[in-house]
Amino acid sequence: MKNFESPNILNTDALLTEEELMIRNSVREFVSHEIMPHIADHYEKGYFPTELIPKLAELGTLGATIQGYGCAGVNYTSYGLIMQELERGDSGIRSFVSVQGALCMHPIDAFGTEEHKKKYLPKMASGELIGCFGLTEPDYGSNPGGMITRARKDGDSYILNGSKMWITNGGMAGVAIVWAKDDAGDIRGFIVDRDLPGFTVRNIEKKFSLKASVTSELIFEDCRVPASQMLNVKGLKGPFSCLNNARFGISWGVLGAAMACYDEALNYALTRIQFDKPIASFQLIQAKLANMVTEITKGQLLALQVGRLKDKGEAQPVHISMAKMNNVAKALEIARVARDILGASGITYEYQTGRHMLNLESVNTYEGTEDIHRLIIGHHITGIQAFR
Ligand code: TGC
Ligand code: FAD
Repeated sequence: MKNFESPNILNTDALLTEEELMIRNSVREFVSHEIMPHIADHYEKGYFPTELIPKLAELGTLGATIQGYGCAGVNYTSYGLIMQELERGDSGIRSFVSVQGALCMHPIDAFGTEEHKKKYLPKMASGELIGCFGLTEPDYGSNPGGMITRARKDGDSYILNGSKMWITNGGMAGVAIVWAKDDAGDIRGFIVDRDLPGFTVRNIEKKFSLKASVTSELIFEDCRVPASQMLNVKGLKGPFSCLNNARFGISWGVLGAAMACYDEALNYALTRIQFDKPIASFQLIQAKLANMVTEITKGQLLALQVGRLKDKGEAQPVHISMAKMNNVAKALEIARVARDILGASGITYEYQTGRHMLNLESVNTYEGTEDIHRLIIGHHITGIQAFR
């Protein structure tokens, strides 16, 4: 079977090293053989394919940028390419890997003790232990600083009370990174084992987006967590530094979904006959395809520049916001236009575009909505905070 080929009109592949291309191509092949044949069915049934977890681990995708502890230790650009390839399969698979690595393994690696790292990271890298990240609450989404979940000190423990909403991987996680305010009102992070009394999970069913992904509510009722499980970071910069990595991965990931939609629309347009001609021969269809491939190419360059800055330790939150905001919005636009080119066929599971389009609605909202990232950029360029 011929493998997927991504648009390379500007020879953007030449900007990647041999190792980066090799990593990209091996994940690409994995997606073609292991994800594509079944994903539409999984999506329709609302099933996350847990059977893929050991294979994703073997490929080195879990906590890929972490050095040691059984992790691959690749650079950020390679990490981005991994995300791009996985999201060509489905945003739900990329979400699983993002949350496991950027949102759960990263804070343990960055803010945990050596004991935490040895206890959790190898099992998370091998996929034996799944993590979730609880920041958002029912009444505090874009404004997580307002969170009401509390961690009250009691002897050698903290007592957690509150709930976290829309939590990816929640229902299958063995450990949760939970953010709560302590007695002083400071935001602190805790590594919370799933089997602690007072910690319950409720899955959110009946979604029309990210159906091949588990989304849950985490509920804490007098859940006693040993103080030794607290991470060594205080304030919103703790969760936000995890989001920096996850948002970066998303800015690459969505290019994969966009490439899949573009490829499908192009192939459909070349073979679909109307008015005695392939619809690809009409100027309006060509204009749509030309815009799609141009936006994908611009998105590649944007994500790559942020990747290179991250690899040099020079990436700022505003760079990541620009890439997340632009690339998700453009991928969503591309998916919607591809759906239009597919006509009625575009609403069926026989084609992947509709699935990507619905997934991208979530991706545009989570990890900071499109407008929140616009406001982060606005703050950077004007010096004026417009959130409040
Ligand atoms: P603000 O006053 O701006 O900042 C508070 C403190 O945080 C620091 N900070 C950062 N640190 C590191 N990285 C960043 N990107 C940072 N952004 C801010 C900042 O320096 C400050 O530090 P300090 O020491 O001075 O206290 O915070 P604010 O409360 O005004 O909020 C600003 C705003 C709106 C930008 C922020 O709240 C925001 O980004 N909201 C969006 C929330 C969000 O992204 N939630 C994501 C939840 S997780 C998720 O969606 C996972 S989906 C997973 C999947 O399935 O893939
Ligand atoms: P709101 O914050 O209520 O925003 C609603 C609308 O108001 C948006 O259009 C927003 O842009 C706009 N808005 C808000 N404030 C302003 C403002 N100041 N100025 C202008 N416009 C504004 N969270 C986690 O912690 N962990 C997870 O694993 C996780 N996974 C998720 C998985 C899925 C499938 C989804 C959909 C969400 C997930 N989330 C997770 C939650 C996600 O991060 C939030 O949904 C997101 O931050 C937005 O919050 P909200 O939904 O409460 O929307």
